[in-house]
Amino acid sequence: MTDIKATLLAQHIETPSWAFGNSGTRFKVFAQKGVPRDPYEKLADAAQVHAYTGIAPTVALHIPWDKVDDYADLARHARELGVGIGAINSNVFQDDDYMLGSVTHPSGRVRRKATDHLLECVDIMDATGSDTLKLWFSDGINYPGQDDIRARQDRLAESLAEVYDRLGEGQRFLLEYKLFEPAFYTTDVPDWGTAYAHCVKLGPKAQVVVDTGHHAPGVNIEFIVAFLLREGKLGGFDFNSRFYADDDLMVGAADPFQLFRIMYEVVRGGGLDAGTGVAFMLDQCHNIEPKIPGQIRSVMNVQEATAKALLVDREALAAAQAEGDVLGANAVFMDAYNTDVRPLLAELREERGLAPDPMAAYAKSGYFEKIAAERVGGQQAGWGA
Ligand code: RM4
Ligand code: MN
Repeated sequence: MTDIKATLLAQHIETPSWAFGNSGTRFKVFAQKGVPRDPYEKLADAAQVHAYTGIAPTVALHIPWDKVDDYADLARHARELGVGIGAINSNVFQDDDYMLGSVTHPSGRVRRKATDHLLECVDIMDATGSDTLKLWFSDGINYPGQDDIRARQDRLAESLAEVYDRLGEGQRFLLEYKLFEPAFYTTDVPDWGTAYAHCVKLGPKAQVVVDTGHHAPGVNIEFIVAFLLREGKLGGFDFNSRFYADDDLMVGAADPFQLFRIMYEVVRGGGLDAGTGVAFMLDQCHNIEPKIPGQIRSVMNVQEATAKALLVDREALAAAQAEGDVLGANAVFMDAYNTDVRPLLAELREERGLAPDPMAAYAKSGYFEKIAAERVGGQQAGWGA
């Protein structure tokens, strides 16, 4: 049990700055009270998530949503709040120039602009001390014949190589895939295989990020996780959950069993070992629920799934597997999943001086009432859609 507790304490889950701003669907972005008006206030909210869970010490930024004049100052502000800057997420999807793509656009001028933005993101990594660049491209085509699928792969490879060469010591990029949306016929990085092939060609500083919402229904995500970890190419996760497509709901909400299966493969593949560098990031939007509690709940959901995955009796499982005991092996697996780990996690928090129930402790803290009263006037942060 002490081993399990130590592993759970060492796990870090990264919150996304954009989860704290207003968000919505393409139909409506709802404004909520107390929402941050700038990246500094977003970091303050993220620090609350860390204060109550104890395991969310870094915050991912999205550029240009989190554009500031002085990134070193923003990083200093984060440190003062007890958090650090996590992955820098590039954004080459919200400019009129990108209607037909960014790094795969047929026009060299647009490709240059997009690649320059990615290079600027590496500058921001330098200034903030972030070691991870996350690349997601909305690039793709809507109609058969619209553009040359293969040429777009060449353009993508060219841009990625330029960014890769710019990475400094200890820096890496994570390439994200998504099967559809906003492009509907084909995207240019639709699946893990495409991302993996580009990353393998580039080298060790390029890894794949698995966004749990970016697969077709029924895809066995834990298999992808097992495979990528085995190859040393699993850079991290964008956790969220989905019922239909890229719903961006709270991780573990739709299918906690899937999250457990994913976390089991992470544990099995050594993804929680110190130094493997698997980043556990949330990529979510809280459209109708309050944002800080939404993030606290999400962090707890990942932690619960991790605890259950760590409880799998690996020896008993291996023995049952070796004997071909199908039902026995499955029972070992299910026993761990069906264990109520909440008392263990409450104990763990108390041991490190935290309240046993982070949701209740945050609700009682008065922080929400304070930001709702203070953050009036000014423009609330949103995702710019
Ligand atoms: C994309 C993708 C990226 C995220 C943006 C907001 O669908 O998941 O990771 O940064 O959304
Ligand atoms: Mn994502």
